[in-house]
Amino acid sequence: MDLTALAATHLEHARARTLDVLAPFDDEELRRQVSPLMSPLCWALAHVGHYEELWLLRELHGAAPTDERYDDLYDAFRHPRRERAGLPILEPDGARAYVADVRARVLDTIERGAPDAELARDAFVYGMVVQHEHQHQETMLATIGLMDRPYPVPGNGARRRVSDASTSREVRLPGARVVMGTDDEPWAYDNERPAHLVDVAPFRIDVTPVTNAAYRAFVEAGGYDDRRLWSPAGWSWRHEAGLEHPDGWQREGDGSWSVRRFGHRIDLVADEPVEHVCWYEAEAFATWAGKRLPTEAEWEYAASWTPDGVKRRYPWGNDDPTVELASLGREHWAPSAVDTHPTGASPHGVLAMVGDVWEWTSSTFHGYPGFRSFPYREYSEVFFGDEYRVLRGGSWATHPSACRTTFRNWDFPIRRQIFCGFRCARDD
Ligand code: AVJ
Ligand code: FE
Repeated sequence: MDLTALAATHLEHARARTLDVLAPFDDEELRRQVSPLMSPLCWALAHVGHYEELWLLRELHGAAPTDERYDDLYDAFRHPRRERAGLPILEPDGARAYVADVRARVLDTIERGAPDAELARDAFVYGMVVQHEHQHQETMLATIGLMDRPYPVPGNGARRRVSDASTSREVRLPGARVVMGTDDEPWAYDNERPAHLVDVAPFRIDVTPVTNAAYRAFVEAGGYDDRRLWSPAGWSWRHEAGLEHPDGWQREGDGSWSVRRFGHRIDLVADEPVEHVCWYEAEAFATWAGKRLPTEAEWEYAASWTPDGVKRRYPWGNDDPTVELASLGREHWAPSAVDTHPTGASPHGVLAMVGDVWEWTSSTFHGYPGFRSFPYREYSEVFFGDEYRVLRGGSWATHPSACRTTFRNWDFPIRRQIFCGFRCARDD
């Protein structure tokens, strides 16, 4: 397969989806600082264009910058998110024109191929830019999720089916020496490499992510008031932030719960995975359930390893995701009931590992043995350390091109605006 030939298609597909997400907004909304945690949407749009210009025009072909001021304005490391609305950033029209101009020039040069052999191998640098745009789309959706503005969600996030998921089921995985990471996934990031062996002791892992129903039981059992369930850091954050339930939940007069979803208030759906909980909440729930979070290695083992010792791209095998196999790419604007995709199960029978919600693991974010930063330190390496926790598996909002069983996401343990949930594990 010639990935460079496909790159243009991937880029166009990504852009159509970006513009689709932003279409409902007027200029004031695109420019707004929705939350100190998030960038204005029109900053994100121009940042996507700037990244593309940097890698696909300047780095690859030595093109001159469109405007040197953009190197400061759109560099995520120069200005924290909460300050970006106050910068002299491009207005929405200007941002749209800028990204269109960059794209037109990229499509002009794509045929010429890329002089840098390492960057261009398997069209890696194109894949990096494609995944970057999709990742920012997901971040845009998290931003939109924080707006108190009814966003026109297709189907209004309504549920597709009723299931009778029994969510406490778990499977036992025998101890094994398994391969973690990858050497041959063409668009894998540096933090997914190199493939290496890890010894995993026997453990049990939940067949599904923790559901709203299960999490509600924890809330109603007083889980948020029981200090013994929380780590010291978690307990202090729970108080500082006034956490009492997942973000967006609201207890109604009749004792039922509703949840805010893209500016709409809907009834809590019992058998969807719980969403918008921080790592500390996940940890407290797991303790309450007599379990713990899986390590990253356990998660990857359960998601990608067959009993015969073969590693695969996805839980179901190497075939690309479909709507039958997983909930990805905002096919629905919500996670699915946890047992919606039986054909997407891993060889050990674990469900919904890819798609639906990012799953918190117990692991901090570090480079694998032999890690080499490529092509720039600011994608992964500068984040390595004990401050971040790793999330795995992608969410309903994650595009398939930015999702595989080796893919690693990370965030601070206090964050919950992303589409995150978790599943539990325990020692055997
Ligand atoms: C991998 C999702 C943590 O959004 O900070 C976007 C992805 N890197 N632009 C982030 C990313 C550069 C990154 N995460
Ligand atoms: Fe970025």
